[in-house]
Amino acid sequence: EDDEGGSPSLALKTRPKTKRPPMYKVLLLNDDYTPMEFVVHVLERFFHMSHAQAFEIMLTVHKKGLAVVGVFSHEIAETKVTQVMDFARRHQHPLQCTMEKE
Ligand code: TYC
Repeated sequence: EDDEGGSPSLALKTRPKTKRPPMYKVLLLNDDYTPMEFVVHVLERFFHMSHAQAFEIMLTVHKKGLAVVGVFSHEIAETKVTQVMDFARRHQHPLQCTMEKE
């Protein structure tokens, strides 16, 4: 009889190496001082959300403490975090934006 051969344990563990790059969640954190309208503006300006989308996400952050505002490559996520943190600092708001591996 023919035997296709090969170890099943090895066959199951072996896969083509098409490793996707890791993706990063960008998170916006709530605080007691940043004006709601400022957060909405940040989401429109840096995350290209409509006013309605931006308002909805802002309210989620306000109520739940944080929300994911987007998922990006490491480089793009870092750029977004830097842009938001610089913009908030320039306007003297304590708004915090961070990233974490998905
Ligand atoms: N909690 C803020 C307020 O009541 C609004 C706010 C929303 C701040 C989202 C930060 O990421 C934030 N003015």
